[in-house]
Amino acid sequence: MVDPIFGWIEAERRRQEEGLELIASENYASPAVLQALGSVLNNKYAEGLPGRRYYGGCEYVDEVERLAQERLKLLFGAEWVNVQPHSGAQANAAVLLALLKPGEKLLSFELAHGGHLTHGSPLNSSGKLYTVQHYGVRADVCLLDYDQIRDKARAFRPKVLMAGASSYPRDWDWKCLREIADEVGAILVADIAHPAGLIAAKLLNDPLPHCHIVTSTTHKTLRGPRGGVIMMGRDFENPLGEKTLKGHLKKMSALLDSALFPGIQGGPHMHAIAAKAVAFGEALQPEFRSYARQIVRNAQVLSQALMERGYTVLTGGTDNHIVLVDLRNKGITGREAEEGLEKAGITVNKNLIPYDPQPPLVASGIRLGTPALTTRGFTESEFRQVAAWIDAALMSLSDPEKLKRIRMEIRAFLQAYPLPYAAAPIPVPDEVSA
Ligand code: DSN
Repeated sequence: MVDPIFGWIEAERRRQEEGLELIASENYASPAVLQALGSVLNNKYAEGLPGRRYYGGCEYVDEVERLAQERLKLLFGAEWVNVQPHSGAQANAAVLLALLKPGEKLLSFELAHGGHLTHGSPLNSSGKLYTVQHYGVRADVCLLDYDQIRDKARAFRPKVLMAGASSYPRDWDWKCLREIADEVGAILVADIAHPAGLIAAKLLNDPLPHCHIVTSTTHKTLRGPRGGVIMMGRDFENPLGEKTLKGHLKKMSALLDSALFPGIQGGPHMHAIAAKAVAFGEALQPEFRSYARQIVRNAQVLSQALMERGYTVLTGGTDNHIVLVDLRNKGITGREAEEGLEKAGITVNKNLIPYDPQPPLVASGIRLGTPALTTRGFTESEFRQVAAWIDAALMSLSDPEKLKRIRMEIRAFLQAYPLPYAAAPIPVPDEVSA
């Protein structure tokens, strides 16, 4: 008997195949990444770091992890990395644990303006353990206001200044943030989970030369397995009082390594680390740079096409893979849009807009992202069509037949854009394969 779980996996594979995936944090990993994830490395315990493990039998996983480290360093020009965080949330929790004692001060981007839960939300351990204040975007243009960040930092004197976002469509000025951090004696941490692939492709400002510590996930624009990483660049005489880069890296990396394990994690997931290594190898290829460029071009075309149809795109466009749409002028909430678009075979997430009058589960906007469909081969012309489908669906929220017709049209259209792993069928129970 085939386990019914594989029926659900097959159902999800088909859902991914038949619909337009526009969730900005999602992507389609390659067959090689999935193969590493589903490998015998899952079976291995390997607490510690390569060459310094608490278990025997680590000679091969040591090589895997070393390769992941080397590729990641090469990809971002990092001096030091840790590839073990199970996710971006763990990477951030470990960094804050390493840098802050309970009650010490963290200044970070407001969640409701595009920040992340792990940057000090009261619902997250970061908000419970540390004393947190936030900076936000300007109400008129929805852009970061670096003067406001400087003023807040001067008044609050945080020990950690954190930057990075889950839904901010513009680039960050890392150099300016470092000047602010230096002025108030803060350690600057960048979370680049969303734009990591675009930064690796050198399309956005590079945080590594400016930020003391950089965290990321590996599965969004970077297109790898679910997971996280922590990195350090090379520009540090201080903030731990060390006079040399070597001294600094040694001291800070020991703090970060031990905050991650045994601080908050147990055994590293060696299958995921192998898959990270595969993804970093893919991202080092010239094709990845073309892919990343296309992601940004597609997002810009999508913004433009939606604005031409009367939609309010926050900040008037995008520098990255994210398009934020304020739906208030259309009289639709984010929740209604998410539900209606799903019926039409278009997956998005409702999203708070800055200063949103609606609660998070309703929200006034939606967040769109181009990485997944760009992996399927979509270019500018396909994204103009995506904008047309989004508009047609949003204008037909009360017409289930129209939504169904759009869904069928999208399904037929997508047959020409196969998923990277469509050729690897999973054995399924009869009722699903029928
Ligand atoms: N859930 C991710 C996102 O959608 O941006 C962030 O963790």
